[in-house]
Amino acid sequence: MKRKEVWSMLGLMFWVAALNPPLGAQEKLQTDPVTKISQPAMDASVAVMEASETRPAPSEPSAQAGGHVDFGLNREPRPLESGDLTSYPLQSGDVSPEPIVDLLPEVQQAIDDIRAQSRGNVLLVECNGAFGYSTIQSAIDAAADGDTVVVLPRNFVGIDCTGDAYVENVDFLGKAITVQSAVPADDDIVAHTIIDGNQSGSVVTFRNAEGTDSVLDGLTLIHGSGTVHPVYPFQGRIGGGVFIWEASPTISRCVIQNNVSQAAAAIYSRSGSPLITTCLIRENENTSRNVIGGVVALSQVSGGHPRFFDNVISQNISKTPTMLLVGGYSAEIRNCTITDNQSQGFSIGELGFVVILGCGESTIADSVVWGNQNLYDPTPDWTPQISINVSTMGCSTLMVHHSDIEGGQEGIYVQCGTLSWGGGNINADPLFAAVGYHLQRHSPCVNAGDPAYVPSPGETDIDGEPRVHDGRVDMGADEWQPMLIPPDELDPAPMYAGSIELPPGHALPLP
Ligand SMILES: [Ca+2]
Ligand SMILES: [Ca+2]
Repeated sequence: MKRKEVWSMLGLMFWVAALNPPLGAQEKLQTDPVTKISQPAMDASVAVMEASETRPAPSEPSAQAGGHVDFGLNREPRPLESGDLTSYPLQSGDVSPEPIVDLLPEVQQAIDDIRAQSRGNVLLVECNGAFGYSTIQSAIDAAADGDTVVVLPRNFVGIDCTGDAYVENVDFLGKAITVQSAVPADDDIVAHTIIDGNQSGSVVTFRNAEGTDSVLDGLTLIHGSGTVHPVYPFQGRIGGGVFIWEASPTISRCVIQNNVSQAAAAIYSRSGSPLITTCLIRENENTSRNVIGGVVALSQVSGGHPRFFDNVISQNISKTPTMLLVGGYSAEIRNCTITDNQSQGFSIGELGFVVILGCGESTIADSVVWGNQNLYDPTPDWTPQISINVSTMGCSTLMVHHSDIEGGQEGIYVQCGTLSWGGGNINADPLFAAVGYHLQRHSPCVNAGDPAYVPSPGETDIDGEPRVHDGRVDMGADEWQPMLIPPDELDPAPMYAGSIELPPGHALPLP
């Protein structure tokens, strides 16, 4: 008997055991797929992967004299030219009567634009409270529906803060507000607008029936430790970066990184319909071998239909194989790249790196699930890239189309339910670029997504570039674009110069 068959049986046994423990986990599995199961205790050496993303690591900015931090290119301080700070009067009596920071003109322009577009008030958060609020939560507390809370970067040129992050745990309190960085489309500003959960709970919480107009946009969330499961505290802490409980917020352009909790280290969502898009979810770690749903868990116990679009899940470490769990009912996963994650645990019940569990009808489209590894045993058949597993809620149907799945259809483990293997799927090395899981021009994922896909107005890929280039969407979070170098950035003294001899009868076109 092949090992996979043996483990299928053992996995089934463990599932049965999991469904009938003294704690009544059968009910719990039925009501919440992030559920304690029995697994043999294992010890595996921890291997820390090196970051190779294009976005700068927020925890290691380069210090400069004077306490400022500079980064990127073209960030030299420039004198204010228009719209000076008088439009942002000091509101607190206990701070300096003179503005103690100068905003970069582009940040200031961004704030002006936000003010022009916001349907409510704009509340500014700056570390010194110079513009009204020194903490994000104090601004949320003061905000009303329709308001926008703009969190200014820390240690940006012209903004001088102590510490690199807003150290707090933020709760939206049911408000229909936007909490955003000054320029969510600017990776540098996102990387320097950090909320640090200080290992004291989830970094951001939505648990008061927030809807899609509760928006978190363009922030970096680190050092969350999660929220104790409200119903089943024995499961420990879940949702290190983001905790969503029966709510449907919008989370976009965020970096969710370096969060550690027992399960769902990056994001936990229960019974809502959140929209999670263009987020980079990396280097989070779950610590429990006994709870399914290691990094992202979308658990629709009583309904809901999460949309998980244009996200990268990479370089996370999980004590269970599951990097992305869809539990309960259904979810839509599109244009996601789930790669280079590392499991350090048994694949009990043939849990894959992506697990579909419950009774819904979910979709994976235009995505890449490739190159995730189980360090405990890297044999490819040990941990499938995707699995559809049994639960007492029933069995799921999963549609997969126009996606690059390592191992192809044969690599998906179906314990119960139905795999609908649609058109356009491939099983080919996505040929990522050296950094950032971007596609190279010759990647088989370029122009291989659903040809019928029509992007939403303004929809972008993970880079903020148009979601569809060259007439057809790509697979994964990145849309390949030609690298265009503005003329003023061309090197006037190229490193390589020389001459070539043309064959007879040939000529180069004149410029
Ligand atoms: Ca394309
Ligand atoms: Ca791109």
